[in-house]
Formats: sequence, structure tokens, C-alpha cells
Amino acid sequence: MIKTPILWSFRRCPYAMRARLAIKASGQAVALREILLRDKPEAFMAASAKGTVPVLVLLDGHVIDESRDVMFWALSQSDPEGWLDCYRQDETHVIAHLDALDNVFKHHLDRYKYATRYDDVDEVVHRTSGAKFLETWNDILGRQKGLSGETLGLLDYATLPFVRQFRIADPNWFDAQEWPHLHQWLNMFLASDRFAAIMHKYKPWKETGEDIAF
Ligand SMILES: N[C@@H](CCC(=O)N[C@@H](CS)C(=O)NCC(=O)O)C(=O)O
Repeated sequence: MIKTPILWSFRRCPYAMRARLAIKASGQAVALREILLRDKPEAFMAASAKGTVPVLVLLDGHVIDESRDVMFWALSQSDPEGWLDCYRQDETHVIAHLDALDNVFKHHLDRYKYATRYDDVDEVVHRTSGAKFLETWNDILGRQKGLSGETLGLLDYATLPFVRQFRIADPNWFDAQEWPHLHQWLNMFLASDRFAAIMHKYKPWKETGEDIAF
């Protein structure tokens, strides 16, 4: 069997999703190990003590344990769909978008979706703050096909799993908002073969001990 990098992953994690999306787009082969966050294997913790997914262990032992870095790694191996074009055109804009998404938007998303896990949190306040991002993205998507430009790329696939989560918190509310371009963009993604390809259900590696060719 040909040795490939190992990707520790959790199916429903939006960070792991965007890593899997970039890996699929790059065509890079990895061995996928599905984990449960409530029952993390020792071998996973040994790879990265941070204990978050995704974690990619390269053949030389190098460990990448930030989803954004996994995306950049995969696309730097091969980028047949030009996901990094937006980065080459405007690096500052791409990093600023990713920083706002991962820090500010995610902060509001967590407090909206999981309000009961936090003390003194008003979910509507956080829904409103998150919605400001979604309105801006809807406006961009009214002018161009993707957040990355005229084709979907890094910014789209880094963002889509989080917008999907925001919708899941209250689909009726989300679908009732005046965000036609955002709705279409998300629906296209959810119906895509690419999304289906990264959402297969696998048994946890801890039970099977088997790597999945991904
Ligand atoms: N900054 C990290 C965040 C990854 C992250 O927080 N993943 C969550 C799951 S969605 C996690 O593994 N949490 C650890 C836990 O719940 O124990 C990245 O971009 O990879």
C-alpha cells in the first residue's frame, strides 16, 4: 500500500470540512481517520496535543493542526480549480476575510447556535451580529459568482461550512431572510457532488483501527 499523509477528522466539524474540501479539490490522497471529540484516541492527541480537528500528519512527520493551513498545504500541492487565485490576487483581503470569519463570525455563531452552553448570552444579539456578515456576503454574491471571484475558491469553501451551521441553528429563520444570493450559493454547495464526497459517514478509527483512503 502506498503511504499517504494522515488526516484526523470529524465529519460534522466545519473546520475539518473545509480541510476535506480542499484536499478533495487538490486530488491529494490522504488516509482519513474519523474521531469522536468526546473520545479522542491517544494517537490523535500524540500527533497534536491541541486536541482539535483537523490534524494532518505529513509523511515526514510534520504536523499541520490548523484547518486554514491544511487548505493551503493541499492547494499548494495541486490546485486544478484555481482556489488560490483569489489569494494570489489579493492576499490581504483573503487573510482579513479568514480572520474575521474564524474569530468574529465564529464567536457569534457559537453563541447563537449553542446559547445554552454560555452564561448570560442573548442568542438574538449574536444572531444579529452574525447576520451582518451574511448580509455583506449576500451583497458580494449579488455582484460576483463567489466570494473568491467569478469562480468559487478558497474563500467560498472556507466559509460555506460555517454558513451551513448558521442555517442549521434555525433553518426557517435563515430561509426567511432576504439573502437570495447567499441562499443560492449555499444551496448549490449543499446539493453538490463535492459536498456529498466529503460527508460520507465513517466508523471511528478507534473502533476499526483502519485508515480510509480519502
Ligand atoms: N483553529 C482550529 C479550530 C479547530 C476546532 O476548534 N475544531 C473543533 C471541532 S469543530 C474541535 O476540534 N474542538 C475540540 C473539542 O471539541 O474537543 C482550526 O482552524 O483547525
